Amino acid sequence: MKTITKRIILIYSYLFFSLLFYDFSFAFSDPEREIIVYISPEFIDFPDSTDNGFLLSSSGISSSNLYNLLDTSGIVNISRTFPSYTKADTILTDSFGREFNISLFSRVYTILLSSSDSIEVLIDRLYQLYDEVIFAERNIVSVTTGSDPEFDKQWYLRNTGQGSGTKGEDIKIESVWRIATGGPITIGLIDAGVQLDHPDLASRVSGDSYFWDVNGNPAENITTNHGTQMAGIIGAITNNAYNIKGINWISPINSYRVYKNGVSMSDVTFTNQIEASARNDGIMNLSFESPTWYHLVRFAIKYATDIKRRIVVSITGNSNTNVPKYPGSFNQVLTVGAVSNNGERESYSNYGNAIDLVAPGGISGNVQSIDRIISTSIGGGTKFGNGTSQAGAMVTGLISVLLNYRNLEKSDMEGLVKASCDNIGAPGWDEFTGYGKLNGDRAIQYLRAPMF
Ligand SMILES: [Ca+2]
Ligand SMILES: [Ca+2]
Repeated sequence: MKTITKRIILIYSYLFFSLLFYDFSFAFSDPEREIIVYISPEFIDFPDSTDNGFLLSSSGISSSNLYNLLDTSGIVNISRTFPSYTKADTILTDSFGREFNISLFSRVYTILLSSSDSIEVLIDRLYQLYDEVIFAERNIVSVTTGSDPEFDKQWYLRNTGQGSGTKGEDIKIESVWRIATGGPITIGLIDAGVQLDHPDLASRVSGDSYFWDVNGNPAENITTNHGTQMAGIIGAITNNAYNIKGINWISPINSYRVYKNGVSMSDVTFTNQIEASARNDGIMNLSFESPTWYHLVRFAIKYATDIKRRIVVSITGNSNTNVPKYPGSFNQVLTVGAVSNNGERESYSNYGNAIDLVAPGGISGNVQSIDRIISTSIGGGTKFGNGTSQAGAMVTGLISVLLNYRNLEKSDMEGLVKASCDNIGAPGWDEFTGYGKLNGDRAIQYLRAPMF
């Protein structure tokens, strides 16, 4: 009898604790499935309670647009994110008797979704309710803390001051990644070819390899690393526990080989390759410079920019001169100069009328050190490089993400990117830094504004 009673007690205890834990687990936070949102006070009369969550129907949301959006989005419940704050305690008095406003924590709500699948889409749509929603964001401060082991060397993506750099002097891509990481619009990489089976690129790049064909002969194994480096900056595979992160995580990169070791293929081949990319790709990266104006190359660029309306990114060049280089000095092209990890123009970066903006290119000199730009390298690993080429690839990478988020017309997107730069040097546009430093955070904010 005693044994049976014990067993019954045990069974009931088990059931009791199971239920307890079941209920309790419901109250636990699951940041993967949560959106943090600040709703304008006039659109919500949330129950004044510190309970852990309300169903949508009890949340006091008065805007039918907001209510219907949430109602069709798989909402489990809504809760106060900081339940110990009330509407009353927005002004506090410190120990010296001074009054100050505290942040309006009482206005912040957590929306728990049944799944994290469409969380970015919902955030995007919440932001479109400009009256109702002040902000909406994932309850994950950064989605970029993934595993790529050499990310901490990528100061151009997250500058923490590594390599004697200046904290924050990066392209502000992490703000972009919370909203957009790429999409189906492809990127044309007109360069020296890419190591297509590089483990950090293999699923991202197709087209021409870095092997150099000579008149139909079997490919020679000539190691021209430039294209592989550009590809990694634009779109190395991200969060794969290997090498580095790319700026664009999704969009296919098409490789078009036009030169090796500084020697071009023929004028005609060059032109054909640019034309092919213009037909296929939404944005094109041409990180090279020539001292010569070639008519055919200009034809091809004009076709890309004026007929196909592609964004074509090129560079000022690396010899501290204002002598025009091409294709960067064709005025249909977005032309990029270089800054250091302290956000200052690098001394090698060409200047003059053609420059539109600057981006990280690293310090001069062929040295493997962290103040240069790390990227994928032939052989399967990484190497540091530097120059306006790297800076150009960053602009291409960022704009490719922006284009996939909202496919603005070419001149509209170019204007937005220029306007969102951080001005440096002389006020406004100047011949050394153009409109200033690439700023992904501001660019995506500009892009999110509703349009007609
Ligand atoms: Ca990687
Ligand atoms: Ca300026």
